[in-house]
Amino acid sequence: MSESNRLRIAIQKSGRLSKESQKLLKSCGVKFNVNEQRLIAHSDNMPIDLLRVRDDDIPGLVMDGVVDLGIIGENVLEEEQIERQAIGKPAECLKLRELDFGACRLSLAVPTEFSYQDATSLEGLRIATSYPNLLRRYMQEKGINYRDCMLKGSVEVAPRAGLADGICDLVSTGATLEANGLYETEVIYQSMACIIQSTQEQTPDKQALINKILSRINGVVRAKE
Ligand code: PRT
Ligand code: ZN
Repeated sequence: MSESNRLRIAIQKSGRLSKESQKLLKSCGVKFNVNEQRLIAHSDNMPIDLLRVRDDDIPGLVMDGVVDLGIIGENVLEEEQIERQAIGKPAECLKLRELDFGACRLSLAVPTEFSYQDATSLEGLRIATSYPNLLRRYMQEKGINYRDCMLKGSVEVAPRAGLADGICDLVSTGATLEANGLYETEVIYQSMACIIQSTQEQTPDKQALINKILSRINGVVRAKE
């Protein structure tokens, strides 16, 4: 694979960050058209290629230096970082700034009938989550032993299905918890979308382009505050 002179930016293909990520880049003056079938969208007016992938792949692509920049939820970034540190894979990247979308929290929640005092109420119980590393870090800090139930989706139905006693999942309005007979007991991580850069040394031209994009992002985000 040859090193590209074009700046590579990874964004979520489809999902909660996808439209906002595209909107942000467009408001920074990056012109492009997305073809839903295509992985890559080339900018017409700047030497930039957008790589449209699953959000879970974005931190690794940046940390491995496959792409130069990525737009990702801090929850996914931090989860991947802990995972990679544990297995000795490259886990470094530069967080250039938080963005003004993708707000959510990773929270513990239990069924309404559960009498919850504090996190120690979960001692020895089974907790369903898609974020095993963030959950483990929190529970270790609190000195609580619990049992894992790793689910990539449908986490909120795990207690009712008899798979787990509680869950650790992303919450924004709380409607999903309520609809599933659960209530939020602890916020373990607050998250926003952010833009990250690979730690690989950039050519002066590419670094100048990154600086230009970042300064425009600063302007766009500040104007909305
Ligand atoms: O296909 P791909 O892997 O790319 O997407 P995905 O399905 O893994 O992720 P996606 O698009 O659902 O979310 C992408 C990112 O958006 C997350 O990693 C968060 O950083 C951010 N985000 C912000 C959220 C939410 N808000 C959110 N509410 N991600 C998920 N949710 C889900 C949550 O898991 C639960 O099912 O929404 C439900 C709760 O919402 P409320 O409003 O009912 O509380
Ligand atoms: Zn995902």
